[in-house]
Amino acid sequence: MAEEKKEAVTKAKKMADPVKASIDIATQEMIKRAQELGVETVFDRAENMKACQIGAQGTCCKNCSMGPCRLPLPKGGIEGEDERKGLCGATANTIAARNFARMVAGGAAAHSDHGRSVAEVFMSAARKETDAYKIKDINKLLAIAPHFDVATQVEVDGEQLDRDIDEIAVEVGEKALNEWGKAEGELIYAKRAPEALYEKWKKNGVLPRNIDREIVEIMHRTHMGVDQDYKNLVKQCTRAAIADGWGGSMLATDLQDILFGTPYPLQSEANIGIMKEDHVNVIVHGHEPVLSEMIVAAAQSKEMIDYAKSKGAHGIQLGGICCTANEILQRHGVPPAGNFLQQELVIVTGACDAMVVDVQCIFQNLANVAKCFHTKLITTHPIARMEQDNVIHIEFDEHHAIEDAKRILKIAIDNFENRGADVMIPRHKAIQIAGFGVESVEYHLGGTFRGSYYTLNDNIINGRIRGGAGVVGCNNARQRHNDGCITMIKELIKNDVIVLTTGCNAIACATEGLLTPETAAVFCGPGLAEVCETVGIPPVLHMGSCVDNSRILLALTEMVKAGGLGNDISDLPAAGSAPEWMSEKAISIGHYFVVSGVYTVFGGMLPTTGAPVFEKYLFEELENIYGGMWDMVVDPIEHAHAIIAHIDKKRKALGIDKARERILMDMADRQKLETA
Ligand code: SF4
Ligand code: MSK
Repeated sequence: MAEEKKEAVTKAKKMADPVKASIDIATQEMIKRAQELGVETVFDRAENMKACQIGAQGTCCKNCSMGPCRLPLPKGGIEGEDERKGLCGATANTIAARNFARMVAGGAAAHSDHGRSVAEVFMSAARKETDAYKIKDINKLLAIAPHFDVATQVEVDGEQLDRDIDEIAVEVGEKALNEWGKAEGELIYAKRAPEALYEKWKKNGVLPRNIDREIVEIMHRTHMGVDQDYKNLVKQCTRAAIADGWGGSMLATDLQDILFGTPYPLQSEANIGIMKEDHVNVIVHGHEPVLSEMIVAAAQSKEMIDYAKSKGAHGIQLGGICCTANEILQRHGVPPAGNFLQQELVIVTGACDAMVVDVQCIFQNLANVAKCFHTKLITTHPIARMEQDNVIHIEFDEHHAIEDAKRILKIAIDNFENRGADVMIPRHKAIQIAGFGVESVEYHLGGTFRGSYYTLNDNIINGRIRGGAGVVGCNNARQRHNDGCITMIKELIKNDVIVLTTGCNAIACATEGLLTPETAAVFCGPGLAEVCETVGIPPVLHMGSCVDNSRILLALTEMVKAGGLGNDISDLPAAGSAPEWMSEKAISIGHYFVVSGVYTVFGGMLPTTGAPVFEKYLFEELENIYGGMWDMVVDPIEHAHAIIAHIDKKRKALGIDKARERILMDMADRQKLETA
């Protein structure tokens, strides 16, 4: 063991039990391996530091230096008047609502700032300031241009001619960038929502003015001594969350699709076992695909492959963690090596020659783990640096993007020969089909002839598909890795609920083999299995990264437009879920789903439990305003059944509950019905 490794040896008193820590065998093997090597991981740290229960309840305020004021819920709950107060008099409901709002602000800021970076690269590409990026998906550009009132045709001598693509791109880019800080008007994409939903937002005064403003206003309102009405605070959460889902995130998705290509289904693999002992392994991690796209291009170049071979490797194996992984998976088939909780374990293989990180969900402890091995840890973003001296910073610039990517790859290739004897790559990996989007779901389930979501709706109306669920989000070291996601989703598909997934939940589904059409025959109820087998899709559709939850919003909108399932998203037999959530982004996503009309269930613990009145507002009263509401169910099977009960409630309201009963009848029952 190297000297550095001895220094970094775990100080943890207790070790995680690998089998209790994860359902994934590769993860279990690597936790054990880390423990044998004396390398501390998040799983061990979770054993040794318990969460603060007051913070977990949402009722610790540190918004001024008279605090922190801690207002735990008394054992047995509140009887009579709730007399808990901070020094300034802030109630538990105000404190929990302020904390919740700040989580929405953090999440919306992360997604939207990501979107802004993409919009800036988009502008560089449109203005031809860089050779590395081009407008790749012209059809998507032409499809979104009308939302920005950008003409795609021009009249010349009384004749309508196609407008120059670069001109359209520059105008779309300028108008898109304006969405972050315009002085007047409302968020343009709000009008992409079903009309009934847009009108609801308008009536309730929650249409976002611009993206940045709604986030800044949360920070102002939650400053000491400003907004003290939990309902008014939730109203501002709503504006900021809509600005995220229907703004920053949706713009990020659209502009990425135009720059890098709209995803279509493709085959790949997933899990740590995608790493190869005889290849240079480069793992990209984070969220923004602008650099990783260039790394993919550079890694496929003859120059880089030859260079890797000259150093004794058979080639370059790219892999990913978290949502950068999902971005390059859905467009290029690059396999994810793992999700959020597996990031340290990828380095523990001893075969990770470089880990390249951008923004969000990156453990600070990666640098300590990298110190124990030969791995070069490379930060690339000016807003996300690490202080440890073994971290290399190569600041990415779109104006010399491909050169930056090659420089990074060369560092990895040069590092190949420095691997120690401690290489252990688990064998486990699974096949997956990923790359679904609004367009491809339309193609697979609607057909090119109809070009709509008609067939999907038809299958819901006739009961083969009971309903749909968007199951998204993270892992959380307070829960068994991947267990909540997978147990819950298996219960949903067993009950004929089709699942749309993104983020680390999608990677969990991939590693458990749920993203193949063959899964349908094994795990699905008869109706969903029949549909999946007929059209050749998995019962769980991988829709991309965290910002691509906007694809789920648009898919729900398409279902409303296709007809037969009501006039608004809140009428659909559909729900949202994040069984293992952990990040502020998840709270922002959850809230924009709720205020878009979706019943949204979180696992683990929501920071609302210490403030029952505020929680009741989120869990019950929001439904009367937006048609969607929050819920929290810890047990994954009960979590699934809460979703199924909601779907059945919506089916009944639509008058399609009887159709499903007929589907579930056997042949004799059906014959009786037909002859009756
Ligand atoms: Fe305490 Fe009020 Fe200050 Fe919060 S704002 S820390 S509740 S005094
Ligand atoms: S990466 S936000 S752990 S899904 Fe998008 Fe995964 Fe959650 Fe990060």
